Amino acid sequence: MANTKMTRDKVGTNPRHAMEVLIKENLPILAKSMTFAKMLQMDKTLAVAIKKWPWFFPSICHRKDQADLTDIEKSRYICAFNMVNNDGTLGELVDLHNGSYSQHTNLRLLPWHRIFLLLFEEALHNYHPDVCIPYWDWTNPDEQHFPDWLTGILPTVHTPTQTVNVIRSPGPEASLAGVVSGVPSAMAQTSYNSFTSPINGIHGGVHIWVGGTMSTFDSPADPVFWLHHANLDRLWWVWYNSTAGNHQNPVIVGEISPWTYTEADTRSITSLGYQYV
Ligand SMILES: [Cu+2]
Repeated sequence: MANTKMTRDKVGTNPRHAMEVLIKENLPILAKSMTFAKMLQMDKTLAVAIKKWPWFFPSICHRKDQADLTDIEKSRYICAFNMVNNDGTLGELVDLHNGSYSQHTNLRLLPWHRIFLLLFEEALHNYHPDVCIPYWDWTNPDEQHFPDWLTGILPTVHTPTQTVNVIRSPGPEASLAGVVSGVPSAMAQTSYNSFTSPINGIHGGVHIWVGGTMSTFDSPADPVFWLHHANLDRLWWVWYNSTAGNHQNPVIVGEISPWTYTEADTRSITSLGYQYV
């Protein structure tokens, strides 16, 4: 708590700056790795020039539908994922998800994973400043199958405590529509609790449908984990801004552990630095 208060005092009222400070505070492993992108960002004389190259260090991440990605965008996501795996960040995130901090209760599932995805995306930016987490829109009948471009991507992830060899065994394609059939009724709910409860169930259903590593708490080792959770995060944002959601926030007291983010920090995705397009 004291830490959070210090952050608020330190950063004042600029939400983007506040988020940058929070990210640095909450992903210490980033400080251990030095990449070319980070070197450029740290160079004060280059900082001015970088602002003039918005395509090089975009100020807002555009999270796209995975089905709309170009081949180059797909390979850049895979490349950035592999880099973040090789530098140990992914392994740390897997253990964090697997450990006692993991929050999968109805109330905390969405805010906890919003921060979790943000820290992963920040790690991707260490290597590819223009790569954002795509979302897998399994509510779209055209996407009710495993994203084919990730089929052959089965990484080995060394975490601080274990080695995870990613495996999968997707269920029949025809059954995925049934797994997510509760989405329209969830989106029509008029309280956060009645929205997040069925969403949590659908979330688990897709994890189990993909199978293998995705059906365990080691699931962040699978590159599709991030696309799955980006879609949940997107649905939450759509619901929040809808008439039914009416900008309701969950009642979460204290920090979203183990981070110094509070529930209020998770309310605006644009302040966090991304959008769904
Ligand atoms: Cu999950």
